[in-house]
Amino acid sequence: MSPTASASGPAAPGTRLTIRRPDDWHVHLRDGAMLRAVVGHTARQFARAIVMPNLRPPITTAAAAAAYRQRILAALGESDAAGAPAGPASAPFGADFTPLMTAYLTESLDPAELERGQAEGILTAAKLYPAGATTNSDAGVRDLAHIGPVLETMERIGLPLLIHGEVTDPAVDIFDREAVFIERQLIPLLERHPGLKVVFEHITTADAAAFVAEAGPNLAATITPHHLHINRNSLFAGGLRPDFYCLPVAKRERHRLALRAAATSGNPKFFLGTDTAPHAREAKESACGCAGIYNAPYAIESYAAVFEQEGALERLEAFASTFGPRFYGLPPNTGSLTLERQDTEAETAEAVPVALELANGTSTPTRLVPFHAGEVLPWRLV
Ligand code: OTD
Ligand code: ZN
Ligand code: ZN
Repeated sequence: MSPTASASGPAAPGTRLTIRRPDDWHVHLRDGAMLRAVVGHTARQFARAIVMPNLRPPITTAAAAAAYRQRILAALGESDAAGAPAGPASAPFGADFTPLMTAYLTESLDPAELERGQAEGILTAAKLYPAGATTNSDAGVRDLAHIGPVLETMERIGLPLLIHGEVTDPAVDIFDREAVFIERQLIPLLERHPGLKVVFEHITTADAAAFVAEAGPNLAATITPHHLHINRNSLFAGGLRPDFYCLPVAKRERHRLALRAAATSGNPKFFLGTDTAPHAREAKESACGCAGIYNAPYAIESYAAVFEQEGALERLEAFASTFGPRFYGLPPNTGSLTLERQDTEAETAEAVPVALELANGTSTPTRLVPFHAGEVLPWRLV
């Protein structure tokens, strides 16, 4: 970290901040043309990423995860070969990007499949989607009691369980579904499997932040950039804002503030996971718009803005680059990444594009609206 970066108040324009190269512990890279369009954005910042398995059909076997990993690496090669893809995707680091694969838990999954996938070096974790909780989760788990043997195996072999923590009971208000999940599902699960490593993904509430902070060392949480920036008012600011719609949905301001406190606290149980979830602009801006925020293009810049605003820039590196690998039992990266403070008031300040048209190997580019569209972020990747 640059000694000139100030922990109190904004840094002077031109100040540089160098951190160990970060990892993203929660991404949706999709497949096919969308994969080719987006993968460079993640690879240019992050050395590794935990890749979510919610494709159609979902990734439920080690073989499917291995094949998907090959498609990701091939897509990265193609986006490099095609020169700089439109937007900020030119991938200075792309060549050494490692996708970390996950399996999608279903009620019919054979525990031996996970054991084999881990032994073969294909699977880094498995993902629990309560059926119906989010995009492509209908094949997920209806009742945790139905996957007891799977969870026992994961506990025994040390394969982390990544959880989308929301109840799906339609009688529970959507803004309460995470807090209710803790009481109804998570507490009993942790009691049944005290040795299981669990990541409570994309937490959105003060309840979740407090629960994770107080729980034992086997429970950690990822926090997205968008849940640190927006609250539920943002969804309706001046009209309906589909680009701020994601699951779990943003909550009240007090929850956003609690997440900021957790992320910048220096507590190793909280680490970076963007939950970047691209949907084509047409699919977001529709009568039934898809959930998901595309934050990969400016992810580290987005987090840096929060850490600066909280006077905690000196803790960005640990959150982004140290705590995640420590929880997963992986070595931290050796490379580095440098950000530069820009003068946000200057005419020359670079704004986030209002829309991206990304090359994807077909004749029609993929149109996406990046998180922070049109905003000037204080820190830019060098
Ligand atoms: N949330 N969208 C998606 C996934 C996430 O719950 C999530 O992890 C998606 O589109 O895959 C979203 O809003
Ligand atoms: Zn989720
Ligand atoms: Zn996700």
